[in-house]
Amino acid sequence: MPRETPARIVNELASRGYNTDREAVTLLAEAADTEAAIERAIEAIPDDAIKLSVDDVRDALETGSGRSDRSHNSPSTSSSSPASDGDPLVSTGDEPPEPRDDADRSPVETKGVHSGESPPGTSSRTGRNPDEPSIAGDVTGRSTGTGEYEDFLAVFRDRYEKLSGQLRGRVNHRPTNAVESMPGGSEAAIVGMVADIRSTANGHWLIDLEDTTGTFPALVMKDRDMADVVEDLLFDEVIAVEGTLADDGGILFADSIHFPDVPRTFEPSTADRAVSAALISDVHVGSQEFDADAWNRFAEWLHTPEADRVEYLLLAGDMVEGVGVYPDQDEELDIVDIYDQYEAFAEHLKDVPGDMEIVMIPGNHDAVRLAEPQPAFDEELRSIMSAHDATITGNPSTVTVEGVDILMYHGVSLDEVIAELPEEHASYDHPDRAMAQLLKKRHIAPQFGGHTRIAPEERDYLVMEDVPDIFHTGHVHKLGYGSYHNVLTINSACWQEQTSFQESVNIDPDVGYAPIVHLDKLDQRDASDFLTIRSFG
Ligand code: D5M
Ligand code: FE
Ligand code: ZN
Repeated sequence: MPRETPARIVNELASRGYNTDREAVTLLAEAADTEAAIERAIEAIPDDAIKLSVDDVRDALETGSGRSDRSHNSPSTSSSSPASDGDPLVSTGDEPPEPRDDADRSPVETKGVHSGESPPGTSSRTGRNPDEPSIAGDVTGRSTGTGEYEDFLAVFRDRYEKLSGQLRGRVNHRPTNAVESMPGGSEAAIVGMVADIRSTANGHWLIDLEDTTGTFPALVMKDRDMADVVEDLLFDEVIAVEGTLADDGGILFADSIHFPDVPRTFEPSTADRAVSAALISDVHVGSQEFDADAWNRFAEWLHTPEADRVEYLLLAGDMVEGVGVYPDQDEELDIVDIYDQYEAFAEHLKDVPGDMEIVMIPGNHDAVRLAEPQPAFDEELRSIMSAHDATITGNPSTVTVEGVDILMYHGVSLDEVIAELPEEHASYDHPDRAMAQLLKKRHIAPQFGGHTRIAPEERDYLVMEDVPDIFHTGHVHKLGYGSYHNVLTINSACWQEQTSFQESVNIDPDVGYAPIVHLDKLDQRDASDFLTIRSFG
């Protein structure tokens, strides 16, 4: 009998509601009669198990060995027929979701925690043994925004407090209303939000800086070095400007501009054991362009010894293609119902080894509110994607695994940064540079009222209060990585071939890449020591 491929075994077990450890799959693949071994293993495990461990398979193979002569020739139980009448599979804990009420389909907010309790004994005894990730900075279950004017005041105030705090100590700044009463010619510094940027008739730059007491203009002369920096400014980001007041005191001639930034001395934390994470994004299941073959190759690879140390799979949004996201999108849908798309996505997720820890945030194609910060998937979607007991959290979230902080953000603001900044500083070919700009601004989506929809909340969840060790985004469907002041920036491509819209605007996506980060080696200077890009496209 030809050897069964690991992927086929995983698919077979997944279709019957089981997750399977990588080593269990290897053992099954090596069994003389894989089909029979699968049947015996399933019969032997407890009714409520949802995972087949390597020990289960070993037990089943040992039980089976006494009758191995027969099992070679006798036809194995057909995989499509139920195991028996008193089918133990019925209560595997992988029950179909509750019948859905069409009238009740709007997303409901839920807590950003694990999608379900871990059944006892599901962690692999001999294979991967990942920790449960911890989460910070997630809006899920905490959204207070009503969209009222007061909410905008609150979120601006919070942003200003947090980011001015990061700049304090670097400049000796005064509130704008105090600067107004300072004599002309004084040295002064202001920490403010960029309220406006205009060029003067002579080609200089006028920047209005707003703080909680008022607004004050700063002038950047076009021939100064820092004039280049003005091109990198976005509305609503917080900066510090030092300079000299004009003779009449009404304007600040800028000498220097400071960003909240990441300290150059920043040193990332590392895992204290040999462990890696796969950072992927933008699967887009349900789109005609979803590349199932690439995904299958990736999932199959995860079951190979080469992927042994890859214990975490982090998904940065756009699990499915969604419906009605862009005009005419429906013409390229393979699956038209959003819930069916998640069902199909869940099936693909089952191909991932059961002993890997998965973390998911939503993106702009997912069925949660579009405005950022986005809350995590609601209960109904969680129950559809429950097989893996993934950690399901909001966009953005800081996820800590093995002591390493990973800031996960889908990436819609990257489009804006790329549109606004000069090509050399941010482009679709170098999304990591746009990510570096966000790190420098210590904000995920600075600009209100632009391309990125931002929901005003009591606090600004989009401020990067702490420096992450890794910044992980997706959305622009391009592979890009770099290091900014020792923070690893990764934009992780996609699993969707070029759509006709993307063709029309010359977006040439990078399809089927899985950046693998070696979490124990993040402190190495050479990226090739801690990052391996796997290609499955
Ligand atoms: O976005 C994938 C990339 O393509 C991202 O850079 C936005 C851009 N995109 C794709 N479709 C459109 C339309 N219709 N308008 C504007 N920008 C678009 P994704 O979120 O995966 O669709
Ligand atoms: Fe996408
Ligand atoms: Zn997207």
